[in-house]
Amino acid sequence: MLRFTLQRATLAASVLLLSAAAWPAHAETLRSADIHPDDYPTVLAVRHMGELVKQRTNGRLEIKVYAGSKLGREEDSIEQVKLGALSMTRVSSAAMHNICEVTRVPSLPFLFRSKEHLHKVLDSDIGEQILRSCEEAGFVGLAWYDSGARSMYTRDKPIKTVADVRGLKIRVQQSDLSVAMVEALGANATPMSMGEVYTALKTGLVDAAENNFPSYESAHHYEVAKYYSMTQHTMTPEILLFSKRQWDKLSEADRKIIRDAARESVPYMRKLWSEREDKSRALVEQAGAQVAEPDKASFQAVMKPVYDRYVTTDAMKDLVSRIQAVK
Ligand code: GTR
Repeated sequence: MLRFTLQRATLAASVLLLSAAAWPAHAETLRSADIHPDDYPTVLAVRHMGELVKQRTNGRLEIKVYAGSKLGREEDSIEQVKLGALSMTRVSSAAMHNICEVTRVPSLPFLFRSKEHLHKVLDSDIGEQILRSCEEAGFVGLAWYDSGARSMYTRDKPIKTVADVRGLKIRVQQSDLSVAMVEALGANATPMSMGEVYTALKTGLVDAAENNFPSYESAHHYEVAKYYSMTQHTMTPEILLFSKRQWDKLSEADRKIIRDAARESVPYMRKLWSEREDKSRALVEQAGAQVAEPDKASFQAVMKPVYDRYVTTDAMKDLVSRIQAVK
C-alpha cells in the first residue's frame, strides 16, 4: 500500500515536472486590440502571428486579440499602447497621421499605381523607414497590412465625377490629411471614429463616407449608403503597432520572435484580404449596393493642394520621390 502511494506520488511529480518544462509557470499574455470583427483579415492575421509566437516561445508568450472594438475606439487603443497598458493594436495608419507625420506618406492620394506598387514599397526599406518613424512617439511598428483602396459611397445619388462630390458632407478618418483631401474635392469633411459612421449616414448627419469593400460590408454601411463609386483615391495601409514601453522590457530574443512572426503574418493576411475583398463586394452587390466606375482622373486632377500642404519637409519629399521611382 505504502509502495503504491509512493509510486503514485512519484508519477504525479514527474507529470508536473514534464508539464512545467513544456508549459512555463509564467506564461505572459500580450493583449492586442482591433475594431474589426472576429472574422476580419486583420484580426485573423494577428491571431496567426500569436500562434507563431506561442510555438516559438514554448507557450511562454501568447497574444490575445480583442476584436470588435472590445477595447474601445482606435484612438483609445493607440493611447493605451503608448502608456504600455496594452501591448499591441492594429489600426489604420491614418490614425497615426497626426502622431508621427511620416505615416501620412502612404495615404497621399493617387500615390500608388497598383496593389503591386504598394506591396513593393511597403516591403522595401521605404516601408521599414516609415514603420520605424513612430518609435519616438512610443510605438514600435511591426508590420503593414493590406487595406485595399478606399472609395467614396453616398446615401442619395451616385458619384460619377468630382463635380458630384462638391458640397457634400463626407465622413473622414481623424486625420488632417483626410480632411484636406476632402476639402480639395470641394466637399466638407466631418472627421469621426468608425463606430459612429453607420448612424451618421443613416440619419443624414453626413451624405457620404469612404472605405474599402470589406469595411463597407462588415460595418453595414452599404445598408445606409448604397452608391459605391470606385474613386480609389487612397491606399492607406493598416499598421500593426507594439508598445515601446513594453518592448523595452523584452529580451532581444523575444523581440526577434515577435518581429519575425509579425512579418510572417503579412503574406497570410494578404491572401485573406484579397479573398475578402471579392467576397465583400459580391455580398454588398447582392444586397442592392450599386457599384460604379467614376471618372477617376477628375479626382486626381484636384489633389495637388494636398501634396503642396503635406509634402513640405525634405524627408517627406524624399520619400515621395523614392516611392514614385519604384517600378
Ligand atoms: C478601415 C480600417 C479601420 C478604420 C476604418 C475607418 O478600412 O481598417 O482601421 O480606420 O477604415 O475608416 O475608420
